[in-house]
Amino acid sequence: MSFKSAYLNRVYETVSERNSGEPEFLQAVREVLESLEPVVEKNPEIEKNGVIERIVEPERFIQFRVSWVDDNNKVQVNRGYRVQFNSAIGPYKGGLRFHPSVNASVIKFLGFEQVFKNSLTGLPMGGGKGGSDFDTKGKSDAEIMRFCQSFMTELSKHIGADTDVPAGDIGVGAREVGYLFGQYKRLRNEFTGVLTGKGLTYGGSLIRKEATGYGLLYFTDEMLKNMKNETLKGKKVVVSGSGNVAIYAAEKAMELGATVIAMSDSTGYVHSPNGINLDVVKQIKEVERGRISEYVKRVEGAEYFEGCRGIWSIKCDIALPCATQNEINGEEAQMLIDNGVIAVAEGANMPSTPEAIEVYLKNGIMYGPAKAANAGGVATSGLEMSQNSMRYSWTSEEVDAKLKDIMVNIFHNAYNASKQYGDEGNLVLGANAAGFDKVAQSMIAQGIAY
Ligand code: NDP
Ligand code: 2IT
Repeated sequence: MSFKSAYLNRVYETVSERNSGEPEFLQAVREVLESLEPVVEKNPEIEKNGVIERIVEPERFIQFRVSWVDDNNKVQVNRGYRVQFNSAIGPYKGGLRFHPSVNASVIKFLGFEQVFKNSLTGLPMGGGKGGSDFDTKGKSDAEIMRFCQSFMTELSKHIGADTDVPAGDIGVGAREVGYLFGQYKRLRNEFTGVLTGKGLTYGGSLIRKEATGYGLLYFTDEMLKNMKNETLKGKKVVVSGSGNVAIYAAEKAMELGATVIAMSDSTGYVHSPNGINLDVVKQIKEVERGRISEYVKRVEGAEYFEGCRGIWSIKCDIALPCATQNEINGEEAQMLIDNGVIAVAEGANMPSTPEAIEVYLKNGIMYGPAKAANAGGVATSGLEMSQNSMRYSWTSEEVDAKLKDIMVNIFHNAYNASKQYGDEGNLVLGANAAGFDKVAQSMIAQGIAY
């Protein structure tokens, strides 16, 4: 399928040629360019200033060797990345992902989406992302520490509190951020807010750990209320994943009166029709770093199924994909629809394939795309940066109230943009267009270096 605009066709052709072999990055770019058709048509300044061809090309892409020594004294080599995608509205900001599936394509899709997501938060943050193909599973704490130190030894040359501020993502939580921060401080002799998601004893923000999950539910609640006069009360909710985002999404869904009936990890899923016991999930995943299959040995009335994708065959009212990219394809989306789902909201980044998104939109269900729905994590990272700069901390209530405000605003900004560009309720269009606007204006205002 090609674009209606000759300009977008031209840009996309170049992007495909330049980034051939990077399917996730091209998928993310295509989705945004499709949404921008009406925006580009209404604003000739965008083409005149070459905004689209600039916005799809990262300002900087850094790849580096990470060598470290394992517990058997064997030398190991991994690949490290940081993409500094766009700094038009603030310092580069975005997480680090440690997972064997990480490659240039994955880092670039995440960095590209981060540009628009960060803009949607209303806070002054540009877009970046990084990570490594390092597998945290089965590693000792000492190995994790040595890896993080080696990774930061190179990364420290490229980041800084006013330059680029990383945080967590898959495989990177408080433990990893602690080791990374410690190494940065050692190398620079500087205590600054160079990372977010820090521990609460050394500059972390209250509610950052919970923020992506809580924010997802604040967004979902606002979407249900405004689009279909619905609430979460009494709804059956399926949450994929059982990591940081999934756990706090489930927690807030329950607080708002829903029943979470299933959760998963990369090997399988647990179905518990009467409701998941989240304390048990936290114990298994956060404390023991174990497998979700353990759950059924500890809680009665739950069933475990091998394979994570089967979770979408469970009948539910609301689906919250919170694991990874492309975890719902067109057929799985159709299964959700056939089972009567009324809303899908994305805690993970790009969890729905383009075919799945088409199924949601065609069937008129409420759909909260990742850039809007999961922006609460990075928004609260922004609040952590503000607190670090002030050398002050807000209470949980204060941070939570700001997070809620931000998520409610994101919903309305995306909704209003969907209306403005002629497809009311299409939040993919709305989120992409609203996120793009501020970045494009800033890029135009700052000119081009001749
Ligand atoms: P975690 O590492 O805490 O948890 C990831 C969860 O997803 C685990 O349950 C993991 O299973 C599962 N998972 C990871 N990779 C795969 C895979 N390839 N197939 C199936 N399941 C998989 O990460 P987060 O919770 O932080 O991140 C989850 C998603 O949310 C990601 O898409 C991330 O980009 C996104 N996100 C995260 C934010 C944050 O603040 N942390 C903010 C916004 C978005 P297992 O334990 O078996 O590996
Ligand atoms: O995808 C994301 O928005 C994150 N992983 C959080 C990034 C951040 O800087 O807090």
